Amino acid sequence: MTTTSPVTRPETSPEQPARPLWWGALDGVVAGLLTVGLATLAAAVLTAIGQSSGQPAPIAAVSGAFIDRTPPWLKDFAIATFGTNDKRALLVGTVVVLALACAAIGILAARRLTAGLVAFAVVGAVGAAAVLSRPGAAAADAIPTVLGTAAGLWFLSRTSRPATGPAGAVGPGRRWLLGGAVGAVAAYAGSLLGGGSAAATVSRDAVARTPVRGTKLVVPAGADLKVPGLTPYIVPNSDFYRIDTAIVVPRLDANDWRLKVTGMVEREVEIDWKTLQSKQLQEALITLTCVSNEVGGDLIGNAVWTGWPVRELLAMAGPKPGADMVLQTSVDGFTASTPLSALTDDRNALLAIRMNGEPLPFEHGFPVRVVVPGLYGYVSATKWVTELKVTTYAADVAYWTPRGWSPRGPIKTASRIDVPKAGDVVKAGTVAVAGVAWAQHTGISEVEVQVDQQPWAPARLAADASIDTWRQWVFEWDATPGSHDIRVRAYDAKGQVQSPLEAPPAPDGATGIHVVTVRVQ
Ligand SMILES: Nc1nc2c(c(=O)[nH]1)N[C@H]1C(S)=C(S)[C@@H](COP(=O)(O)O)O[C@H]1N2
Ligand SMILES: [Mo]
Repeated sequence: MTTTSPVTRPETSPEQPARPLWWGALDGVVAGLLTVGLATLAAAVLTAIGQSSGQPAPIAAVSGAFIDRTPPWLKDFAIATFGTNDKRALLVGTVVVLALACAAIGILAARRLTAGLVAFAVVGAVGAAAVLSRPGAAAADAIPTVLGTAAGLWFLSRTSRPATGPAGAVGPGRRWLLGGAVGAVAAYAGSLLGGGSAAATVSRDAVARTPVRGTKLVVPAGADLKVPGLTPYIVPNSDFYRIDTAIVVPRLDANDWRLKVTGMVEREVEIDWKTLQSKQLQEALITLTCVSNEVGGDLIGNAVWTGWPVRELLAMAGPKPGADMVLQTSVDGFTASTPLSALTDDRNALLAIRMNGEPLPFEHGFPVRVVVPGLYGYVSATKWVTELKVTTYAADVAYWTPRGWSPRGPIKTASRIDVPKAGDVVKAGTVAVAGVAWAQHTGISEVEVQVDQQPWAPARLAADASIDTWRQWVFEWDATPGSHDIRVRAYDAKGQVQSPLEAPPAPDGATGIHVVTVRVQ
């Protein structure tokens, strides 16, 4: 029987040679790398599958939280010293401070493991708190940081085991290599998947704090009837429908954004974020609609958009005679064919930078998208827009045109019943039937409701806030027991009734009457 079995060797063996200080430091740094790497990857995955409000991994969150709490003199110093790179400098600074803290914790852990683990957990908790402090953060956004911290704690707890071999102590090289590699690969994959989301998030937070120049819009009080079950007149960003071809949402840094005007113009023009900021911006109420919206569907939403009129940018470039289309391109290659006239006439076609007062959410086009009253989104509302090519319908085709959709897409007059819903059971007596109607850039003049085969009867319209938005309506229905079909139809401001003919969305928008069948008790 041998007495040198490694199994029976106590961990705190006095004859175990003291490990150099830097071993502990490196253990701490690798544990930190593992934590940040896995948190970055987890945050990117959660964001990609739509399970997060798009909050960043802890590094960007800590940087962002730091900016919010930075005294003005330090902010001024940073901008003066690093210029427009101040955000990158901040991210680098955060990483350096974190690495130093992890090194210190690693040294502590080598001597007193429990104290080291507690200190590491505290740093993780600070990271999670920073994530949760970001505007719009939800509880789930802390999950990546908690997971990453757990992995770092596990790694750090392993390092206290004696690394011994037949010849005594051996270096923990393999441990560092493995832990470091996993952390680095995860961080790299996470940043690829997140599309540079850290810098983008810091950039979007900065935009949120920048005051907007220009006039404020006041939404008329009577525009929202506030009938229970009726879609709010202004749809909150988090409820707004989203349609695009992007598999991974592009996350741009506003400072890197450029928009070129090319093609049939007197002079090509390029503007950047700073130039756009210097313009007099406008606020406009515009209801966005998807051409794929079925009768009664919900691919439609209304918001306050803040932006610079596209016509002013196009005027700088000077479109040449003969041009009739603008081919808009986004950073991910999507294109939309918009009639030149819709971008140059007096309607509020905007290069929008805000949605309901907030910087555009990443899914809705941060930093800049186009919004054009009266046209379906696929021919007009380019998110992450990077180029406007002045051209002709004869010369260029947009993304959806060869896929069976019309090159032009004016929005068709339509109406929808929101409440009661199909299949609802309601009590006999007065029932509020309510919904929305839209004929963007023409306006709604009248809405009528029909119950079963009774004559069409006028609904009461909410205040007309803008001809570019939908309009709410309500109809006081005297409901009698039995099963009933409720129908709605709208008239535009020119007195034209919506088409009752059933047509599918392709190629240029659905038509037909929305019918809801309910049971009355
Ligand atoms: N870059 C880009 N912009 C895009 C699209 C797209 O696929 N890519 N889809 C368009 C379509 S079809 C619609 S209906 C609107 C939807 O805008 P939303 O997602 O902000 O509601 O965006 C438009 N802008
Ligand atoms: Mo769309």
